[in-house]
Amino acid sequence: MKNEILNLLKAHTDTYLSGEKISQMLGVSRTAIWKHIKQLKAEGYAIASVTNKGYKLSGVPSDLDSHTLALLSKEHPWIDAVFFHETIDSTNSEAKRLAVRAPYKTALIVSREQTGGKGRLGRNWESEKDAGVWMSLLLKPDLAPEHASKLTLVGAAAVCKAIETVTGLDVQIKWPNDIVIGGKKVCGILTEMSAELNHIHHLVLGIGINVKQKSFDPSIASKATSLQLEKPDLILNRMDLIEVFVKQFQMYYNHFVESGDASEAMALNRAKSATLNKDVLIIEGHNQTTAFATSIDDQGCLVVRLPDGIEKTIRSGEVSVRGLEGYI
Ligand code: BT5
Repeated sequence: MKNEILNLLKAHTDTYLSGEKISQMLGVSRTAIWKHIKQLKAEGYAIASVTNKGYKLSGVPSDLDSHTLALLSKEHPWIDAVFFHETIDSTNSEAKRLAVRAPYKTALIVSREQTGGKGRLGRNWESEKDAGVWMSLLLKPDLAPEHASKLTLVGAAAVCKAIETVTGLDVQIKWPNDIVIGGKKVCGILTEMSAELNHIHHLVLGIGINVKQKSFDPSIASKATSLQLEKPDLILNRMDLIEVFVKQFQMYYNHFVESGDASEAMALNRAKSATLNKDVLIIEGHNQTTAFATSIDDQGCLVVRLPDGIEKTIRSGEVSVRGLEGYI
């Protein structure tokens, strides 16, 4: 009964539910409800109770801990090991250290906080404690290095699905590595690789999802958002996001590694693209070119039309692509 009451409160976080209503819906006495609510509060759930209004859930106990994360590796045996850190420099750096010192073929590294979170090209990634999902997947796919950039798009597709499933928000993918909501960045992906000419040693897919931030540093405030900012009433559970991501990623990834086919993930990248059918700025070192983004091919490359009408294919990692009027 306690769980049923909890589920009911979870489904109505935008309003108070009276004891009478809960009692009618679940067929239990109001005294029993009161007892269960008391127990839930003792377990760390924040439940506001207001006379004549009823109960409203406003917070859950820690939504990310080592115990629940450990269960994930049991449910997903394709992940050899799962590591949970209170704090770390960067989950990507840790994944790379792990790749050298441990035999894992696949590992998931999650941290509550990153003190040196990394973006691409030496940029910084703000990773405040308990504000987001800061995680990296260490992978050792049996693939040639030219396929690596596709995995960023596979990751983006899986994040997209996870955010939409857990929050109901409509997200877009800014090719190749940003997930955006309403034109603002809610997630960034950093793919790093160690490879020989024709073989990947290991690949690290680092994912940062802004979940609970209520504000951002002024330097990024105009282009960053969090799931909480987009849906203030939703009680967000980071473990749910990780779980759905892992499930989705496994589907796309296994299929891709086994058959070389990543078309489903690529189709999602096209359908959700914030980049396609727009004029974009292609930044290559000091050179900037304007072009029209026409498609994303099955290799995950962005196809653009240059002002002289010639088509050019851009592989992710080679250049930065930006909208003409700012970030998108
Ligand atoms: C990215 O780089 O978007 C890749 C971010 C990857 C972060 C994850 S977290 C887990 C794993 N471990 C790591 O150390 N990294 C990965 P880029 O496209 O270069 O974007 C970086 C830029 O985004 C910065 O220069 C800022 O302008 C902006 N930025 C920094 N922190 C942000 C945040 N939390 N949300 C939105 N934008 C941010």
